[in-house]
Amino acid sequence: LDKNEHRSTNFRQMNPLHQVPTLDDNGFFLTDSHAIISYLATNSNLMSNDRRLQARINQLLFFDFELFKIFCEIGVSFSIEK
Ligand SMILES: N[C@@H](CCC(=O)N[C@@H](CS)C(=O)NCC(=O)O)C(=O)O
Repeated sequence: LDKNEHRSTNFRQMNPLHQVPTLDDNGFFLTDSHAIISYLATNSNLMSNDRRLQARINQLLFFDFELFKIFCEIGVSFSIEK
């Protein structure tokens, strides 16, 4: 980012929004960190076969980080169980 490589023509061909992270899996370009994590984890030993556990993983991936920061500021604690 410091060198503005993400704004180069080559990078924009992978991601017109010129954002990182951007995955290049042998010409398959994928953007958005959560989509990339999900793609890499699918069919690997990183992802559970348990449907409910998968749902919890997705819950954490899709959790709104801005909301998390607000929770921290007001001191809300919570736990996530299977
Ligand atoms: N929703 C995207 C957001 C990606 C994003 O905001 N990337 C920022 C860095 S954290 C970026 O590449 N900024 C450079 C720019 O927009 O020019 C994701 O989760 O991957």
